[in-house]
Amino acid sequence: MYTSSVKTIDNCSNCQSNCGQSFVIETDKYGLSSSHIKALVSGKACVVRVSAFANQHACDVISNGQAAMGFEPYINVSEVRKIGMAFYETELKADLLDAYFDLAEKNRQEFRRACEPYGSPLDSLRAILDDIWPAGAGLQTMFGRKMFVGLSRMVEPNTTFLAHHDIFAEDAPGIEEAESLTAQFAANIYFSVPQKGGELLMWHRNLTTSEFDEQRKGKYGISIEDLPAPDVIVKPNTGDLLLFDSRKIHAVASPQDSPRRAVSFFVGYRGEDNPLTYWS
Ligand SMILES: O=C(O)CCC(=O)C(=O)O
Ligand SMILES: [Fe+2]
Repeated sequence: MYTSSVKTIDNCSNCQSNCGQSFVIETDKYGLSSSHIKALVSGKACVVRVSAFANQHACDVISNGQAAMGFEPYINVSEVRKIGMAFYETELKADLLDAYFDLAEKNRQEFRRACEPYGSPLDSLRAILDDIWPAGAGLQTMFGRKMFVGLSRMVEPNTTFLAHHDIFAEDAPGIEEAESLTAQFAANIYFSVPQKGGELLMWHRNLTTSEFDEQRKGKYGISIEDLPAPDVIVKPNTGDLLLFDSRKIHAVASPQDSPRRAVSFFVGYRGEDNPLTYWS
């Protein structure tokens, strides 16, 4: 378990910027702006924390709604629990791609239903990204079809998310929609968080795909103990939104006392003049 809530690194030789600024930028729902996205792109921020993005009552309802819908293991990672289907699960297999696109709309609706009687904070975030980004933001398409967005995920006590990176082009090699990204962020809104544990851990040093594949030893990620101490540790509070560079190595420390439930998606960036896109 990691105890500090936010660690600030002033001089890190491995990261892209050596600007002496905090690598965790804090804001709120009304303060989130294009400058935060740009700070993630430039490496001035590793994590943007939007405090209390969803209110406590909504989080209780949504967390219970998620539990009632029922979490299932990933098709290709049995130890991680989710609701909906991640594009990562398709491994570009024809039958799984069909299932992914066929289920996308129903899965988007199901998360919305789990939020009733509250509006979905994921929908708020989608609208805010569209508002704040000069070229707007929209749902990612592939093969002319709309992708799923809004994967619910649970980390149970004494389990982790191993250290990994999320790079769209690794899941969709040769596909223009994925290869055209120049940056990728993860967005997570947390509906229940443990009192102890459950921190997001990040490392500045990027691993190449071959270094990563060597170190993960056939698993989907690298054991946290096999890496040096993380460079950035952020403990989300209930209702927080965290945005971070998903192409950097990251992991989730084990919750100690209760499950940690969130909804997650990716944001794709293709330069300042192009729209942001999102998918799960
Ligand atoms: O749950 C988290 O804090 C991060 C999960 C993750 O690996 C991701 O969103 O890419
Ligand atoms: Fe990730």
